[in-house]
Amino acid sequence: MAVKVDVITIFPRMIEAGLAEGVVGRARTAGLLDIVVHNLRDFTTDKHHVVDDVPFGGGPGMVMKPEPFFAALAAIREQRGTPDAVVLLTPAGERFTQDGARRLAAIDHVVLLCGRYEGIDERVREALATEEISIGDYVLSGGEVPALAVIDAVARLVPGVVGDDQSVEADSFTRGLLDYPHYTRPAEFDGRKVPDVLLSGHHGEIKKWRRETALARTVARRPDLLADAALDADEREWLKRSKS
Ligand code: 4GX
Repeated sequence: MAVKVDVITIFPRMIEAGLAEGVVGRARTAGLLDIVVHNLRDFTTDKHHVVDDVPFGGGPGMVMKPEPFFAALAAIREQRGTPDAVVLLTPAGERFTQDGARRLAAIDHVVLLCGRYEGIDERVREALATEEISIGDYVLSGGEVPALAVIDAVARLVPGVVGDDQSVEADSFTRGLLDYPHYTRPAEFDGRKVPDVLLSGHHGEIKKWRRETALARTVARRPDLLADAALDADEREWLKRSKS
C-alpha cells in the first residue's frame, strides 16, 4: 500500500508546510503517501521539554540528547510497526543521488531523523540509524530541509504520485543526463525565437534535437555524469564526433 514515512524533528511545522503543497501534498491527500511528523519535544519527560545539552568534553554549541530520539522511535515502532530504514540526515552521510531516491522509494517504511545544533548524541547514530544521508557539501542549520528534499525526490518515484509516468521517465537524471531546453508560447518573445525545429512538427527531428541539446549541455556543464549515463549507439557516436 502507501509508502510510510515518519519524520522526527523539533520543527514539525516546517516539515508539514513543506509537505502540504504540490505533488507531495496531493499524494498525501490521495493516500499514496502515509507521512507522520513527530515533534521531538513530545518525547521529553522534563517540565521544559529540553532536547539539547552541553557537549561532554566541552566545546561550542549544544548537542541533542539521546533519550527523546529513543522514545520517539519506540513510539513509532508501537504505532506504525518496525521501520525498514532509519535515516539520519547529516553532512557526514552518503551523498544523496537519484539512485538513492530510487532505492528508498522501494522501501515500505522509512524514518527520517532531523538534527539541529552541533549534532545528535552519537548513541542515536549507533543504535537507531541504519544509514546516514547528506544532500550535499554545504552546512545547513538542521536536517529538516534535507528531509524535505529526500521525501520530495522519493515521493515522485512512487507510482501514481506524479500523474504522468512519462514525465518521470523524461526527467533529467532518469537517463543520467541533464534536461533539454523547454519552450512554450509565444513563439517569439522580446526578440527571442523558439528554435524552428520545435515548431516544425517533425517529431523525429524534435527528438533528435532534444537528445543532442541534452547531451551537449551535459558535456558542457556536468561531464562527470556521462560515465554512468544510459546512452544509445547514436548518442555515443554524437559524443565521439563532438570531441573532435
Ligand atoms: N545534508 N546539516 C544536520 C545537525 C546535525 C549534525 C550531525 C545530525 C548529525 C546536512 C546536509 C546539514 C547541518 C543537517 C547539521 N545533525 N544534512 N545538522 N548538508 O548540513 O544533510
